[in-house]
Amino acid sequence: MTSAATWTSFIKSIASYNGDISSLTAPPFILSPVSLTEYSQNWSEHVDLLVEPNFITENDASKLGASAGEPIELLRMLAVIRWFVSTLKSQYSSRSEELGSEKKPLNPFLGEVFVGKWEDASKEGKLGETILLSEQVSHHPPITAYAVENKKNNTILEGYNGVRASMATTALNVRQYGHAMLEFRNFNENYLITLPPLHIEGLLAFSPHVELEQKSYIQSSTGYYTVFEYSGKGYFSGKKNSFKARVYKNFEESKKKENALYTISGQWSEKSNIAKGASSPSSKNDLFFSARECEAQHLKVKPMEEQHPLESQKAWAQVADAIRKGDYDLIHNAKSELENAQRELRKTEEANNAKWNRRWFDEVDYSAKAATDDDIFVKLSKMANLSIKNVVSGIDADSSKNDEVETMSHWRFVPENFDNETEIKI
Ligand code: 1KG
Repeated sequence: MTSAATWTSFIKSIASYNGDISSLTAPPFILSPVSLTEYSQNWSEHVDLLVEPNFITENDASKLGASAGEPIELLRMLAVIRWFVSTLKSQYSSRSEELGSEKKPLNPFLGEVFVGKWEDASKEGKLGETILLSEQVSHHPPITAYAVENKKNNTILEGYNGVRASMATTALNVRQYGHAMLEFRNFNENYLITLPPLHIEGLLAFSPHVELEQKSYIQSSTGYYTVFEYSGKGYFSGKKNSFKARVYKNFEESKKKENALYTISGQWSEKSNIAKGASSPSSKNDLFFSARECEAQHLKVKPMEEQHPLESQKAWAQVADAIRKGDYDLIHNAKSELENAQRELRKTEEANNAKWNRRWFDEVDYSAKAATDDDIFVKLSKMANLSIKNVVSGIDADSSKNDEVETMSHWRFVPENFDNETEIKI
């Protein structure tokens, strides 16, 4: 069967599917040789922008497109927004750009890890090294936890991600669970970042690609609060990968759009502009970020022969090779071998009443903390009126969806576990 015919029959086969993407057997030509644990690197392919808030001073207003005299905390929120916008192309459109379409990532096994580092690419040597730790902390449902740490500037990003998907008429709707938290320890400032809903369009046209939709939020411990709205081709702006971000003094102020201090809008995969106040900037306003002009810095990963068996690229090497060769039988055999080995592991654990120990992350039950304010996640969620339950990322605390869920457990980085790590080298 031609690949177009195979694809069409595949799309028909998933028309009524709903739930765990990993249960789908997509045609080999849409499979990616890359595992989802590798996607955590997309949070930091612009290390300079991630670390920038450490170097911001009052005089930097103009380079952020802000007017002089703005509070330093507002400038730092703008710098965090610029970093967040810079992650979106890596996260959501890099594969379509490099490979011609979105691909289906390998479904990580429990305990799979992916690590690497970004070396200091600055001329002044002010960035220092940044490391990535990514670990598959759950297989059913698939959940990846990650930490990006820049010790020289006391800056750490940590978070986790799980997805649920369901087929709509012509698109695959994807909802993200989890969040990211960014901490600048030099000045004790934290940011809570929610994950946008997305859908995969172009399925019938046999060229699947991601489009972001609805909203996501950034809440700072300084009070500043940003609302992102996403849209694609055919929406109000008509261009693909469009977004509009409005920055407010705090959540309360965001109740009225005209209270916006700044508005940033454009395309997250191309250019965006910034203007003071609530009106949408045009390309005549100050340029805020240009994805094309800021080359992504790719993570440095050690050679396969130096990798531990649990490291993603080593563990999936045979399957990845088979996918690159398009050898359908080899893909099936290599995948089954890995998956059978995992099933045996689970059975042994069950027999010994043992359970797989997570390496660098812990699942924290927040039901005991919900009433307190000393936990930064609880504090920032309350400031932004966000649910702290295991609901879709960015759900309002007053939403009826909140009542459908009881659990509130979240994956948290345990630095001392990594400090005591003896087997996995960066
Ligand atoms: C299986 C789909 C893949 C997605 C949706 C998995 C999750 C990926 C996430 C949300 C993970 C967290 C990252 O920070 C951001 C991110 C980016 C891309 C998301 C993946 C896109 C992939 O599309 C896959 C489905 C579409 C098509 C390629 C194959 O069709 C099917 O296999 C039908 C399910």
